[in-house]
Amino acid sequence: MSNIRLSSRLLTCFLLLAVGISAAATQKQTVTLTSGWEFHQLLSGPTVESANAAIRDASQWHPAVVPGSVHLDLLRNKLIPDPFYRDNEAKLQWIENADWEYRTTVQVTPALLAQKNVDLVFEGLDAFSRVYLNDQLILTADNMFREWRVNVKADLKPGANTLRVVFPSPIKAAADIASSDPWQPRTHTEPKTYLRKAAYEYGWDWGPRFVTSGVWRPARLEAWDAARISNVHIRQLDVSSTVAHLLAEVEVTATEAGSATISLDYGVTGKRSEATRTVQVQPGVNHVTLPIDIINPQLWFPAGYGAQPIYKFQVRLGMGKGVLDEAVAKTGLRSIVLRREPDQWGRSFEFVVNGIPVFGKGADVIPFDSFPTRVTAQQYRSVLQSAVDANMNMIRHWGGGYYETDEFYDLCDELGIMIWQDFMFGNDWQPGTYGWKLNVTREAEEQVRRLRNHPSIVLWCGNNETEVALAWKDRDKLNPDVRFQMWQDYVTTFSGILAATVNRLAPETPYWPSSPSSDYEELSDKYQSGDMHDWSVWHGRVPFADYEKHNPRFMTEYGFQSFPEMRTVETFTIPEDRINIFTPVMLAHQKNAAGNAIIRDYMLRDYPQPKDFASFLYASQVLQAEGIKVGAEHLRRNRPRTMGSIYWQLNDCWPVASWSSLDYYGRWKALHYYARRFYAPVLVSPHQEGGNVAVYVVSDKTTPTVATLRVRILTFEGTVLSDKSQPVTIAPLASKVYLTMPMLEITNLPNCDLGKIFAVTDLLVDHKTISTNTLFFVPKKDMQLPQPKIDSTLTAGAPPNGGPNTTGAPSYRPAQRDDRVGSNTVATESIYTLHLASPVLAPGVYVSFGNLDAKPADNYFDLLPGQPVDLTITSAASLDDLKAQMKVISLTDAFAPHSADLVSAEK
Ligand code: BMA
Repeated sequence: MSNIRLSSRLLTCFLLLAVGISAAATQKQTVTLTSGWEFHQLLSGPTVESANAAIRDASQWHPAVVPGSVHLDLLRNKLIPDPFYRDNEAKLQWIENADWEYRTTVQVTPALLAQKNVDLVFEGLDAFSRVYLNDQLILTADNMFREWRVNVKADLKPGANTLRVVFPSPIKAAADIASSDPWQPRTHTEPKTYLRKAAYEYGWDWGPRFVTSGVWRPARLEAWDAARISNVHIRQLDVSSTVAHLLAEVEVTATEAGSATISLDYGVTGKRSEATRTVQVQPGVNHVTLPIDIINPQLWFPAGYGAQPIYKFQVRLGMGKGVLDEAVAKTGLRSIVLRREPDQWGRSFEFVVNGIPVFGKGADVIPFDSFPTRVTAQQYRSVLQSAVDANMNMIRHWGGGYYETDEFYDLCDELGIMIWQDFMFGNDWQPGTYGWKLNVTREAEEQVRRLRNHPSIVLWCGNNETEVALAWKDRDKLNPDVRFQMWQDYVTTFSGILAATVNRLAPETPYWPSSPSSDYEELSDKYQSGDMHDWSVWHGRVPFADYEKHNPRFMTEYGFQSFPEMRTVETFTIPEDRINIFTPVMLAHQKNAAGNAIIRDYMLRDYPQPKDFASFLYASQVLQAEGIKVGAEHLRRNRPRTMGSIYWQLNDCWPVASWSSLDYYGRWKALHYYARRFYAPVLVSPHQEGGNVAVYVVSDKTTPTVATLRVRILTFEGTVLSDKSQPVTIAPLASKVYLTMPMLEITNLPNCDLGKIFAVTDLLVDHKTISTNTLFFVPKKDMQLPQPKIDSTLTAGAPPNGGPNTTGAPSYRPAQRDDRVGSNTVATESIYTLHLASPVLAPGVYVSFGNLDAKPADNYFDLLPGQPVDLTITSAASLDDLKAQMKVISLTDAFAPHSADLVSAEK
């Protein structure tokens, strides 16, 4: 649908109604409604009583931005402070209880009114709203995730027309709808779930509560004559490398009968083909199908498995002499199967793309901002590019947010990121009224129709954790009849309505009822079948090593929190907030009630106490990265039993302590650098098991890899106790042990003290290291680490050999808070070389440049004794400025002796 809109815009290219319409009268015209909007608070109802100065100000008309939201409009008009700064969130909760009104004037030309149909289209209204055109109520909307289309030809007049959208408080609107369900008091289903709206707006354990209102997606007028193209679906009936059998399904909505010609021009990079069909259309919805065979198609692959060619299908609708409408659909050609076969462990769960069983490597994606309309193209690209740069090939688009923009999905197609697409239902038990189910049916139909051409979407999933939620919140104490009815409603929605919608509208894409789920074959969240969320680490507070006790078939969530880096913390704090992690402002930016105490407790289990606040932030990132590394490497070693590792979570929607590996500003936390290593296409993973060090190599390559495996045992001071190399041929798409070293052999080495030595494993291809890993034999706090003196020299120009990693860590925008509302400028960057050397082991080396934007090619890595590294640094800053702000530390510095007690505050 989006592609269709884009094409229509190109076709007619009208930005404002004020602009004269010059296109042929029979051609569809599109007018975007972005200008002249104003908003104010409606001072009716209970808010009058409580009106404070800000509210009274908000009751005046102020300029507004559409698409947008009331919080952003209040911020732009300086009626509220930055919602993300310090503890401002708490002061802004009144906004959700207020009623808001938006208005604009629409200038309509006679030429537009001469068209036979004129539709007013809202791609999204958040959420409950009433739309008035020239003071006539023309629409009542009650679902943020739906598109609303109303024929307004009879309501429009030439010249100025007033368009108003009234948003009653979403809290009150939801309560009103809930009160009409006689079951609600018995099921205790939350009132908010009766209004279809992004669940995270109400606050989450990583997100603030900002329940907003607004015209949050584009709005437009569409004027058309006898017919228009209302959807194009490129069905991939059977795709192989020799031939792709496709079926182009063109939906034509007509108000008149007549002979219509659909012509299709399609192809990839230069090569074009054509197909045409003439049919008799009737008033209503017409489906026109055109079979297409493409010989030797260029297939679309997930990142790491091949290219991502995108085929374009240009569609034209002609009736009589004129072209009535045009559309463009895009897709990548691939076959997708969710393979679930009985095996010795239960039932498999693996995505097979173009015949290749692909191990899913990635993270869960949450909304990019609490206020989605300010997310820029640059942010989308930066976060998704960062995912691919960390060797990810899959994300799970989590169900507590909103369906993303077309741009987001286009980028995933382009980058080869497979998407596990949740429908937008998060955790809460959902209502079962007939009206709600109808509403959800429409929503699912619209979203599947909008998104089904994207090759990146490999699975539609009913919800996030709603199935497991049946066991939560004392639901077992409910009356059995009520509970039974709730379960019936659950199954009707998630294995009935949504499953049927996907099967009908995107039959080649698999559907899964919930995450986690076993599709009712056993209790959800178990190991034999389906996907799993493993929260034994963190919420269950077990040690990281316990990840290795679990063997899920596909892991869709596991995670551990860390703090963002100091530069990000500085954007929302003043110095007094940064005394320790338990200050009121630091706690306001920690949404998991016990979160900071959990970080502290895990920290003190494995590490000494960090010496100051900055060291705590840094050490928390290393703690998180080391912990998730245990889980991720276990899952990869466990293939083919386990076929996916999706950690919680990729990104943040504001600056906060959370499970993310990229902070709100897109800055890579330690975990993201670690992910690039533990998700490497070929991974060397040494593991202590059964009295041995078993050196695994896991390969996602489809062909064998001829390599040299090197295993060294070193003291922290750099003495080589053992050094073994052997040629290996790494099996494709497999995990195997290629070398085993008995622990006895290690402990019998002369001068061996397990608190002073470590193992280094390297995998070399053509003398180049493609994967390297370290193994320590005792926890960090028991390691007798010598104090390293890291020698660091920064010079202009690239490293002579290109450095250890050529992919930089992008950071998409500067940290100034005000910048989030505006645009970004990209400065010209230069390349520098940072030479690092240490005579003794420096674990977790962290290079930072204060307030300067600089991207080190690697960070948070173990600098080996006597093994210098040349690191590429990319930055727009000058050499002198970088030198002045550069800091290089390692874990040993973070735990240097100190007197302050930063962690004992009991929270
Ligand atoms: C999972 C997610 C989120 C949550 C995360 C951390 O259950 O689905 O709901 O943020 O855990 O608690």
